[in-house]
Amino acid sequence: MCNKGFIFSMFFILGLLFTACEEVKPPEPFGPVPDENQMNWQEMEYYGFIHFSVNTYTDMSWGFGNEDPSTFDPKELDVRQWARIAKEAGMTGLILTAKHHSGFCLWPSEYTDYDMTSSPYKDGKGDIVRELADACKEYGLKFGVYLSPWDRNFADYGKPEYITYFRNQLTELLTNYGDIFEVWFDGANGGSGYYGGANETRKIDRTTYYDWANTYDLVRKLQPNIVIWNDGGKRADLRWVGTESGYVGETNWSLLDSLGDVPEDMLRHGVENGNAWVPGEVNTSIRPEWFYHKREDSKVKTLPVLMDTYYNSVGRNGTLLLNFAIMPNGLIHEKDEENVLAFAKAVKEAFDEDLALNADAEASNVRGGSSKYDASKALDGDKESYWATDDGVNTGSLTISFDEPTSINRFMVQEYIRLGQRVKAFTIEAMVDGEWKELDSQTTIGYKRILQFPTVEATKFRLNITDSKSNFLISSVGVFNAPQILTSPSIIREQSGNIRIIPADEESVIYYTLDGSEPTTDSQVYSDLISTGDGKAQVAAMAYDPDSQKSSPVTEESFDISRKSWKVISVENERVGQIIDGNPNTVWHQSRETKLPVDLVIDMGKEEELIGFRYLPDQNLWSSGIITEYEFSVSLDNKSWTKVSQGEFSNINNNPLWQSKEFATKKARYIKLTALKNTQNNNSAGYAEIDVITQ
Ligand code: FUL
Repeated sequence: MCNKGFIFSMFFILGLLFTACEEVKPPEPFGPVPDENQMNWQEMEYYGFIHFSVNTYTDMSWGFGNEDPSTFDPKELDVRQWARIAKEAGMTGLILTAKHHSGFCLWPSEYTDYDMTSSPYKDGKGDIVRELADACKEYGLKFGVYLSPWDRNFADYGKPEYITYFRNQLTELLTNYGDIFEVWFDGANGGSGYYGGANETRKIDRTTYYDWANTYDLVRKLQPNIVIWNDGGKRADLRWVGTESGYVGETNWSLLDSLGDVPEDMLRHGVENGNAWVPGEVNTSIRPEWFYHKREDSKVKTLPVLMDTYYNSVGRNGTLLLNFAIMPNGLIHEKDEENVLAFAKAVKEAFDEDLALNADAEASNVRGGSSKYDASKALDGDKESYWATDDGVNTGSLTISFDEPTSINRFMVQEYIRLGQRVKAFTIEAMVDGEWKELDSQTTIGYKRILQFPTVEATKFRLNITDSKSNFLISSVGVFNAPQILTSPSIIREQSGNIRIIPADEESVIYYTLDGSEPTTDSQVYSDLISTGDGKAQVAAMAYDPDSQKSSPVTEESFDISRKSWKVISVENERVGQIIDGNPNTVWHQSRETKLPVDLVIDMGKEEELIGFRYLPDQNLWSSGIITEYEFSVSLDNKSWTKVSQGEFSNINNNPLWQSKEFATKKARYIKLTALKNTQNNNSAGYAEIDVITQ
């Protein structure tokens, strides 16, 4: 008996010991997960784009394919300047437009003469792809290539021969230039082009023509560590986010359905129950357009805009691909450098000190009660460790205690996505003056989510996961106190000719100038509409916060003649005046019965010397009637008309900016914009604004 009891007790103790030592198993993966290439790419977070081609020299958004390669003459080209700026800006890689839609190749391709060999650059012996690949290596940056599937130069574009040509070029790029981290297959396939002299419109079926499945196989064979970007998202490794404005949806699943259509809304938000891991990349330019245009030197995105872009991309489970437009001399403009470096500094200042690092933290549930998965694992700065809950526990909270009241205004959280993206909803709270205060309530997390909120003095901070597809895995939680950054005001000219300055923050003071000089705190204070007469006007304004004595970057706007006496005369409609009200957010559409082509005629009230016109399309999220092919005519009497301009608004679909078209000087009192075609190939025509450029 005694012996039996002893043996039983021994087994019992051994059993207990065994259970205590047994590792608590990690959670099983949930749903689709990233592969190693996607994981490495996601961790790059922020990298750069370079747009440079023959159309840099013709001031166009898209080359037509007939641009003379002898114009491509970057006299001061220095790719090491590009790489240095990218590195100093905190970027992890650079992607070069090796071939844009013009078809012109920035490397000597064996398969065409429309390349470096026909340009004066280095007497035809240059290879910019090689130079940049080397510079990236030198600066510790990864290197990627953009190869436009649409080629407006190639005579056989549209036929099977082009696919062979395209794959040959792809093979050159993916074989001769070392490791390529990403290949970019732009989806624009506009139709018209030079095509070896045919000068015609060619349509292809985007779903079948490029035979992507086999093209992707080739890519993966040549570069096993690459990620493939394609704007439809399907079967590629990365997806477009449906806009070039620099943001992805707040709800952002890194999932898509690998079959079926991918409408824009899905691109922006991903698909909650998608069956493939296809994360979003936010591509946007530091200037309004992708290629360099001198007129945009004063339109380089400022620090507050770049910070917003960061929060709306990296801070929303995306990566940020920020573009530099190379100047004709071959360099990045100093303003772009200045702003991107200020941006890098501000990101560093905001996130350098994690106030939650190794702080005391407690979790409502810990997987298997194991220290391997407890709250401290989200605060230890190690991306491979995580706080996890038990299987079946899909909600829970993590509370951080500070030693003393601490000022905080930013929150960062990361899921351990190697095992899937799971969180569907969460809130954050702070203990302020002894009471819990909700700071924000959001949906998805993913690889990284950053939230901004007004500064609070907190003694505790709490993350509540309120809904998840499964138990969840949080690899990182951080709280920060980012310095304040003032946002620049916007400036519009109303139809009356008066200038309105709109502050981003009501409490700041606005200082402005009308003589082209930089505003300071000695300049005039804005209080109400500024009357500037009927001529041209130039306005510069900044916001200033008297408490912190900080000022915003300066906004500069140049306006042409006032549109005070203008009238739309081709239609009678009480809202048509919105086309000339100066407000970019109001829009007017032609009636539903209208068929394209359709005219819009304006009487300017008196004769003007015109040298161009400007068109701003519908700026709304679900915009429609964006004109892509147009004619513009002028008249002195509204009877006999002269066509002064016709053509395309390139890339207006993805980047719906002001479109400026210039022509030889012409006297006119009446102007007519004829919409020939819109981006959706239907009969809608919409206008946010129409304006002229005068002598
Ligand atoms: C777009 C292109 O059409 C633009 O020119 C630019 O290259 C941008 C990144 O993608 O679709």
